[in-house]
Amino acid sequence: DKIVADKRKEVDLRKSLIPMSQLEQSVLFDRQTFSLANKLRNSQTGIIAEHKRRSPSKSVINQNLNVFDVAKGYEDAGVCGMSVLTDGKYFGGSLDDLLTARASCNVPLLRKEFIIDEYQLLEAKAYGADVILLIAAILTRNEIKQFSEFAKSLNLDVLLEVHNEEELHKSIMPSLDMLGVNNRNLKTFDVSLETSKRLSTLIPTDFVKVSESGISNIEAIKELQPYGYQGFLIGENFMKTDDAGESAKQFIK
Ligand code: IGP
Repeated sequence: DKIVADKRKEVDLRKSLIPMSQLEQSVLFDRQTFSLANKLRNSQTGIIAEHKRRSPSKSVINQNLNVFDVAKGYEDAGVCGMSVLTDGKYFGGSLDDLLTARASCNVPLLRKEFIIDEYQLLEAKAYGADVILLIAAILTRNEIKQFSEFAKSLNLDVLLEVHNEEELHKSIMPSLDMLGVNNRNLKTFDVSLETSKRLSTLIPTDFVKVSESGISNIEAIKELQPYGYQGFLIGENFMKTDDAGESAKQFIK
């Protein structure tokens, strides 16, 4: 709740500084986007590797890695996509990180952000993202519909994140591409792969299933694949090492 309240203030300020019409002037606005959903459908491994300096649950993960090198390393490792945290206050990220990752690699990029306003989707587009995250826990069904349809009109893929049955039921709609189950409980920060397993049968097969958070070894992926998961979002496990790209490579081979 605190993150969302802060985000509303931040977005209002950003809007007053750079009008929407100006974002639409970005040269990145008209570029062809890469489809993460298609890549995941055709991959054996399905790794989405994240750039994450710190988090409310873990505080500092790694402040020394440079996003340009991390993006290159992830691309060389053969990941299907890269997730870039753009929240500054809680995760130490920025839109500049997204832009730098875009300049460094050609893999589909996810803007990892607390989206509460269409304006942030224009920012995502203007700074080079291909995919946006919508978090069911902080949005109404109407907002999910409005934001996902707007994202589709911008040619962005949509990953919708849920934590439980209730969030899943309120969110299912055709304007989503991927359904992500977050194994981390946002209130207690506990992580359990059982969440992905439990919710897997409730996700209609036309959505690509993604398991998010707390994945720290290849065995976890092998365990989740029989439940229909094709995407695995991994942050800390790669970022806590000296060479995130090299760590990702170990998962792909
Ligand atoms: C990555 P982990 O445990 O591998 O570092 O988790 C990712 O799933 C996590 O950063 C995340 C997240 C989010 C962060 C999932 N959903 C929403 C911020 C907002």
